[in-house]
Amino acid sequence: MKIGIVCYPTYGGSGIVATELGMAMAKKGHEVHFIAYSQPVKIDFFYAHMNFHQVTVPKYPLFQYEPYELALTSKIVDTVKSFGLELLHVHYAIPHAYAAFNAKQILEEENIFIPIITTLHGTDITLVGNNPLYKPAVTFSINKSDIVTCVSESLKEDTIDFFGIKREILVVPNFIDHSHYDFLEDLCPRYAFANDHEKIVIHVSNFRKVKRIDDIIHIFYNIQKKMPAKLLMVGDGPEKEKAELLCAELGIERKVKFTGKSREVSKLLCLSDLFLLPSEKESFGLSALEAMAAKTPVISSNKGGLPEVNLDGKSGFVCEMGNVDRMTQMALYILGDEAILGRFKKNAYKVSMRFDINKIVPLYEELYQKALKL
Ligand code: GMT
Repeated sequence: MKIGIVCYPTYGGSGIVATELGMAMAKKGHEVHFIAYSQPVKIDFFYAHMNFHQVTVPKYPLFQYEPYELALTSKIVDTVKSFGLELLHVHYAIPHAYAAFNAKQILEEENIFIPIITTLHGTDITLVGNNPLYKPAVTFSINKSDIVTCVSESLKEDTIDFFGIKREILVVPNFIDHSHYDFLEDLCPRYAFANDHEKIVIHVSNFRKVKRIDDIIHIFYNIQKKMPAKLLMVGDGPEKEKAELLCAELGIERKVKFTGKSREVSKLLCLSDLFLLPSEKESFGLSALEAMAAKTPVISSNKGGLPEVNLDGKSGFVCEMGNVDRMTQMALYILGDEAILGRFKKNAYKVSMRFDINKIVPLYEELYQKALKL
């Protein structure tokens, strides 16, 4: 198949899923063409059949806002025509699904028919897409896609509730390539971050408000009062500076390391003992799944798709959002006993196997085949 993938190229769940999926398809021998405003961060060109087409938006003094959708639409049209793409898989509704539909219309004028598969990832529905300023266009794009998928049951329900969508929406959960994690165990340099007797707690995100970064700092503050521990805060975003100030205020700045964005997330996860994700919203929680694949249990909130990924009492604990005391209590339970910690680590990995790349990618491949027959 000749597949076009439209995605955000940055660190962040939807871009990572799109890139891993594209690479998996290329590995299977399909021809894959990524279309984005810059090269997706995780892309690996050491596969045959991998291509990247950059969207650039020409500047003009008249434009207060540069028309990215227009440039993207034209790029999709050109790429489909030049490379004979057979289907488009767009990740994140805004503006990708809208641009893809316009490209499809333009191509139909030239008797080129191309199906669109749209995957909804979370904030395109629960935060941004829901804004009345975007809602009509998002609703239209979802209805006009040939196939629509969501990354969790919870996101499917939200999509139906928020947009009153009547069409079929399929759930294809996010996935993880365990081969990126399996060899790591012997390479985890714990000593770089903590002494032997200290536990390592970790959080990885884009440090946006929805992640409830303050809760993470307070949970860790409570943990380190009871046992020797360090906290790794991986990633960057708007709430990071505030979090650093809070650590200083609480007097724990020497126990908390802010690493910034990292290309070594899997290594950092595998040397850690516990992952915290107390988010206010999370359609799936790919970072929790990454932690579990690295044999790191998770304490998460109960929001969105998190309970579908982090199984309460097995891969970690699911607690009511905002309940810092309960999250602390469960963290101490897991970290306080080596045998319990060992059991949770093993189970976290086991649960993550449900989302193994080899189970999920064939579901997308089937959908692609179905789309080609439309
Ligand atoms: O805010 C983020 O976490 C980034 C965002 C994205 O679109 O890149 O993540 C969303 O998509 C991920 C991949 O499907 C999901 O794992 C995240 O849960 C989801 N984030 C939210 O719903 C807040």
